[in-house]
Amino acid sequence: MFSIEMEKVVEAAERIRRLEVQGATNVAFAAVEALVEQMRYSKARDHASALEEIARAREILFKSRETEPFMRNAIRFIEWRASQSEWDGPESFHELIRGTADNLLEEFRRARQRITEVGSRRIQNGSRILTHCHSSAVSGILRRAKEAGADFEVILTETRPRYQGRITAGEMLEAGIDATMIVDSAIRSFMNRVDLVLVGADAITSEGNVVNKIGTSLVALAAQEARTPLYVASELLKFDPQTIHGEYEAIEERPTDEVWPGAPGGLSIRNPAFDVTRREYIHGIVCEEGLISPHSILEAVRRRYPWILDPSGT
Ligand code: RUB
Repeated sequence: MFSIEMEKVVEAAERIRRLEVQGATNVAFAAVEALVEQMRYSKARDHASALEEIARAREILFKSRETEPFMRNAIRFIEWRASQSEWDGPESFHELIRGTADNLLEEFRRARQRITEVGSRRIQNGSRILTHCHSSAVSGILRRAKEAGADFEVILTETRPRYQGRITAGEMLEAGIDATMIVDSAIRSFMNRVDLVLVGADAITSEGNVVNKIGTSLVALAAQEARTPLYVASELLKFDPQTIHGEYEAIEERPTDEVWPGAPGGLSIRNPAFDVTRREYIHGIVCEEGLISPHSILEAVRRRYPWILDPSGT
């Protein structure tokens, strides 16, 4: 459908779609880098066609994964900056895109640093932490806690159907953290032996609900029943501004052969990638503003990233 000149973006979108790049933060970084690369090789010779190219790149990247507002916020911001710029030739246009992206990525890194610092203080010596799927924010917190000298154990789910728990397991072992894998259906059996649950997020809504890997809402139910506190580690950059206008976060449905390759004909299979955990189940969100209540998410976003709500306000 797209001509060869969108190659960089199409390749990145494919890697994201196949989960070769996974997790909201890695997806956002990869999408931004792909856009910058695309514009480096752009053949656009005026402002209008350069903006047209960015818009097409945006369309391709957004389709790679539906439930990724972090990526969407980042790409929209760069697009908005580009639209406000003066055209001074393709090279300076690319420099503008590169510069805007670099500043944004730096902001993402600073946000992550704060999250790992704040989150690591919740990891007590001798405690047991349960996590689901693979979140780079969660792994960062656990690594930081270990570096700070805490001795703790991580219980991690395998995370059907794509087994992202294996990525978490690899990272824990590499960091020298005690790790035990369980099947997803063993969550309730283990919950009474856990001191704290820590998960990541793909999206945060204006009501303070969190969208994360399918099964997270079940983990949250089990945690509430066992009175185990559940924390979400997430950049405010994952806030979805569309939810303010009453829209629901779209939940990506993935190919059914991830669940059962070669399944018998006539059998319906559903494979939603994410689910919604309501704010009542969340003790706190560890974000770049510190440890906050999910109730105060909108104010925190408004304070920290007004451009997510209105790019012209920057
Ligand atoms: C990954 C997932 C992660 C969040 C947060 O799902 O649900 O918990 O994306 O990750 P998938 P991070 O494997 O389908 O992308 O903290 O790295 O942003």
